[in-house]
Amino acid sequence: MALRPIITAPDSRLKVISTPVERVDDDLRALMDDMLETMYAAPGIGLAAIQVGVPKRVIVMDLAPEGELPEPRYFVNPVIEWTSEDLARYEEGCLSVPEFYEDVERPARCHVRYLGYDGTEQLLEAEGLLATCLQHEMDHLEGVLFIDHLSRLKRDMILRKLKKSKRHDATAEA
Ligand code: GNR
Ligand code: NI
Repeated sequence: MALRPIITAPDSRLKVISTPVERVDDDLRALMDDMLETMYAAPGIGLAAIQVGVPKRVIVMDLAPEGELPEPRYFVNPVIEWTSEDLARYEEGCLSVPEFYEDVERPARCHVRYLGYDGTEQLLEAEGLLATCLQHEMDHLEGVLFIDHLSRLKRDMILRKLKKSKRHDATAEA
């Protein structure tokens, strides 16, 4: 297992549409293991493969409260089959948009079909934070970030600040 660097916005790689996985094999499981380790270390509650530069339709997640037993979840080739009419608002963050948190409204519930860690087909009926996090991660697979759901004014302000902190980081390294 290994930690992989997380890409932060603005970065064109985060806008790539990820491609479906052909089969769930040991190489893919090694990627999912790395992603989970990277997510725990960050720390975060979800991670899409594109955030570590791999444009495959793979997501890992763990919503267990800190200090309790881990509940790792793996989603390969997830498809949202149904979303509720009713919406829920959550304050979202993103490991690729560090230190910014904003309310986003999304369908409160969704049904998702996907392949699990062992490659078998699964169907999940999600609500609450699980539904929100799944939709946040599925957005990553389409090259979309939570800030794309905000007004252009807010999004551009966040991107400008992220760009600036990247410049400062580079200067500090030199
Ligand atoms: O760690 C994360 N927290 C979070 C909080 C509210 C809604 C979505 C998320 S996902 C985020 C990790 C991440 O960037 N996943 O792509
Ligand atoms: Ni994210």
